[in-house]
Amino acid sequence: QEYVGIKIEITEFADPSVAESLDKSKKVYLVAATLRPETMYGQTCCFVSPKIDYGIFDNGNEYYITTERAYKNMSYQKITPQRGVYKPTVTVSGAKLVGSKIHAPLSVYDDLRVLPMETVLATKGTGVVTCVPSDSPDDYITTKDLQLKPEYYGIQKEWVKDAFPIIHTDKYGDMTAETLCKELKIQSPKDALQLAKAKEAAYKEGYYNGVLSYGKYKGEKVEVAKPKVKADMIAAGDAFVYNEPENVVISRSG
Ligand code: ZZB
Repeated sequence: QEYVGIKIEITEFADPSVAESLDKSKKVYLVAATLRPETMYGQTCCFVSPKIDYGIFDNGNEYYITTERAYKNMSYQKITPQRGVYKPTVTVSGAKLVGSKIHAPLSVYDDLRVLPMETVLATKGTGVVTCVPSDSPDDYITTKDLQLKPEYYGIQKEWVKDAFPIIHTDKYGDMTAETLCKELKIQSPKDALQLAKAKEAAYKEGYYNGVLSYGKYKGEKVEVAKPKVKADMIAAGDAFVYNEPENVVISRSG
């Protein structure tokens, strides 16, 4: 699986003690793994799991925050300074990152926050997920839940930004994720089966019939604009390609 790693700068840690042993002259980036770089205009926050431990890795001139598993993979893909070296400078629980101020490249919003998402998988991507509630059903329904129960999640309601429309399809309109969550009667981030269906439909419709309604490639088909946005972000130093090795299934048959 090929992901694009999006570099989301932490501009202020919610818990300053996390940064105590870091070199203050280097920027710190959460690295979010995405399959949809063309949706980055619609980012409204960055999700981490409060249950996952993340490493802060010295990547040369900057720090990357990902799971150790992901950074280890990166260290064999010429993304890091030294092949096979993946010891974190600091380990931090996702819970401690929640509330941190961030800057997400291309987002229509300037000041965003790190927010909690309980359904983030530690075994996929970097364990960091950038939130695009206009086009990702999981992000849409998690955002709704955060807005309903901010005190339960230990966040402030103003940290949760509204979805911003970036892609139009004739089938689902300007807010694909909202339309699908309503159509499939999805109530909670735990409706895994229905969310998987919604995600598949959103990917398909967005990719083949979506047209960007915002940004440099406004008016272009998603299929056409996607590689251009990806290339632009990589050229700007805001993103890089990250490959995830397929999960090896050991067959005992025969
Ligand atoms: C932004 C985005 C915008 C995404 C969108 C999707 C959509 P997949 O298809 O199962 O491989 N993701 C990445 N890592 C994780 C993780 N560890 N746990 C849970 N979710 C994760 O899923 C890849 C997508 O799932 C990624 O692309 C990321 O969210 C999220 F409009 O990034 B995406 C219809 C989906 N739309």
